[in-house]
Amino acid sequence: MTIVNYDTKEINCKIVYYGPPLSGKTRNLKTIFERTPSTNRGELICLQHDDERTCYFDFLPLFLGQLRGFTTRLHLYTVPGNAVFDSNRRMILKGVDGIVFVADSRRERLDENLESMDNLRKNLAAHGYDLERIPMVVQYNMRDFPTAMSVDDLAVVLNPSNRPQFTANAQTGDGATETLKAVSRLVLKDLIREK
Ligand SMILES: Nc1nc2c(ncn2[C@@H]2O[C@H](COP(=O)(O)OP(=O)(O)OP(=O)(O)O)[C@@H](O)[C@H]2O)c(=O)[nH]1
Ligand SMILES: [Mg+2]
Repeated sequence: MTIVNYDTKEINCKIVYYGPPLSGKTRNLKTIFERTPSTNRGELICLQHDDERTCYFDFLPLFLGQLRGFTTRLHLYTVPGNAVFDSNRRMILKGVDGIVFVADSRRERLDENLESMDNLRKNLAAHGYDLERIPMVVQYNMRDFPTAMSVDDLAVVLNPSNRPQFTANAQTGDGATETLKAVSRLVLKDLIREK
């Protein structure tokens, strides 16, 4: 799915941040934008309503430099958590190389996390993709809330395949960089294996 252009010697990978409503997907991209030197990133585009809810997607291009002689870029996208925009979510998944599932750690949001994981599986299947075969990392966000469940309990239901997993507080930015590094590593490892 990764676009490798042998003429221009470019590699472009697509990473999608998925998850339930208001779990902190957009906030992850904002943190990455703020912490990346301007020489290594483009502009952050947020297509959202006045209340800051994503309605279409967010987009942030990152330049990783040279990988085996190829100029390598990551294109980061978020999807809208609002179910009204499910068709947009499906469209954004087309050509995806890696997924960050941003879960909301709060006990009262557990059902929404499970629904979102199920919805991810279905929207991938609509493109003929199998979630089990796509590089994914799981981020447990909203750790600062008193109702945050333990990581072990969350992992049982949200990460049965033992993907790399991270805790985060997207508000302060903790965990955002580690999460991105891990998914990038998985995607690029996959790419090298395919070549
Ligand atoms: N306290 C706290 N607030 C957070 C955390 N992560 C995100 N937020 C806040 O939660 C709100 C929603 O975050 P967004 O990043 O917009 O959520 P989203 O997943 O993009 O939401 P949708 O696009 O509507 O699906 C914002 O006000 C964030 O600043 C966190 O870990 N802790
Ligand atoms: Mg958003």
